[in-house]
Amino acid sequence: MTNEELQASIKRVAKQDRFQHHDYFNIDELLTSEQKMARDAVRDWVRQEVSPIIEDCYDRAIYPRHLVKGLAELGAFGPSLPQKYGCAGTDETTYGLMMQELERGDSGVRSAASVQGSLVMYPIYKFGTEEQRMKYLPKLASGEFIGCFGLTEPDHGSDPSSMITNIKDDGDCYILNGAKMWITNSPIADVAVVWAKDEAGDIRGIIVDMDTKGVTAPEIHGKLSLRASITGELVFEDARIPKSQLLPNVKGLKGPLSCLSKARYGIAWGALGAAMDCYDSALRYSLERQQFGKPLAGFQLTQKKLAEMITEITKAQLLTWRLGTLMDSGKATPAQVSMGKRNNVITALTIAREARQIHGGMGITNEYPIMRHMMNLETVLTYEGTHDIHLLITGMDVTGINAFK
Ligand code: TGC
Ligand code: FAD
Repeated sequence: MTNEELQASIKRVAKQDRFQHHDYFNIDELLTSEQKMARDAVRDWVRQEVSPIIEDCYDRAIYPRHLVKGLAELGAFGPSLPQKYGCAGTDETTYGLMMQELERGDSGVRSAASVQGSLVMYPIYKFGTEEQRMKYLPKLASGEFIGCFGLTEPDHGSDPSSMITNIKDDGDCYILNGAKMWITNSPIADVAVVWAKDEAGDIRGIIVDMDTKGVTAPEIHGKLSLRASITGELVFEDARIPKSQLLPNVKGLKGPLSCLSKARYGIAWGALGAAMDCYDSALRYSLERQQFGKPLAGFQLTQKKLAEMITEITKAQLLTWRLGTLMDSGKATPAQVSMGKRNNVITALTIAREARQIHGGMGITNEYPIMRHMMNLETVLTYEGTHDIHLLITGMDVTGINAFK
């Protein structure tokens, strides 16, 4: 089957998305009407466009590429970047709420938006020239271009400072060699932001057009998680990249790490969306399903699970809202972002596992979103810095002692 045929074969089911918003501490009162409007617009779109197709895409490991247009129309690509570049110019809390709703649909759909906005558009905006911004940002915002971000290497994941991908000066070009691994969107990308060492050993960011000779992006198959997202490698064999493609305004690991701070912040919100979907499904199922002559929700052990889930969701909502206000005032530290990402992802994964139990056997099927969220969250626990890496970042922040070195 060709790629076009595969995309055309995506099944749309009429099954209703019955998600209801749970806001135990009236956190909506803390949001502006613009923030709620943006959130609700994404929620409606997910209901109409993602929920009817996502189980089929997940089952057959198809990246639903046609969603890119809708994501662009929602302003989900780099929402907080300036309007001048075709972006929505929202605050950071709005960006977070959008990621929450996308991941309520599927982590892979949120990934598509995170990578494009936080990992490709943000570095071009933050570290690029005005010419680079005008060349790439409007096309990425409109979804005409798909971007990817190459940091991880086959032998250097948690420790990107040891990367071996490199650029060498060759007149008006750099010669790029090396390989990147686990790159979301690389097989379908038009452009990649790649991090490589220069001859002085400094990490630099370079914008690579994917049709450059010597650049390939083989797809990684066999993923049992994030199946509605496409992942690949990036291989560079003497690829000649014009010097004008170098991001001039940053040097060192703080370049990619500051993009990651943006994306990790979005994941903190996103994981909350997945947790809310699992809780909502478990609450409804436990009220409707009867055993021993009464609803599952009537048993104390089920109530314990549900009460703990909504408590953890509420704590995470408060943490995330506060992180959003810190981001909006420019005061959030990378360590606070790490705490938000780590806490919310493990909270969501724990809730997914409990929700799976409440659904009994049905919980392992794709009649319900639980197992898909659970499997996705295993990736989310690992990418953008693993659970343990974020713990060590918090440990370093509170003790002042670096456990990495
Ligand atoms: P270290 O010496 O601590 O720091 C180097 C420089 O970077 C600065 N810095 C940050 N800047 C901005 N934001 C942050 N979050 C920052 N963290 C550190 C730091 O101040 C320093 O600046 P300077 O001026 O002194 O040079 O670096 P280290 O080599 O010891 O590493 C620290 C460590 C382990 C925390 C870091 O390497 C790390 O975070 N590792 C995890 C790697 C990771 O997260 N990879 C993610 C790959 S991309 C991805 O997964 C995308 S998934 C996409 C999808 O959603 O589908
Ligand atoms: P490793 O670094 O080998 O870690 C393995 C285990 O060892 C982990 O549990 C880790 O916590 C632990 N560990 C490592 N160091 C320490 C330590 N100092 N102390 C204690 N424990 C430690 N990367 C990109 O650049 N761009 C992308 O778009 C991208 N998309 C991804 C999509 C998917 C589906 C996946 C799975 C990954 C993606 N990644 C991407 C890569 C991701 O960021 C890495 O997988 C992650 O950073 C971990 O690296 P690793 O897999 O090499 O694990």
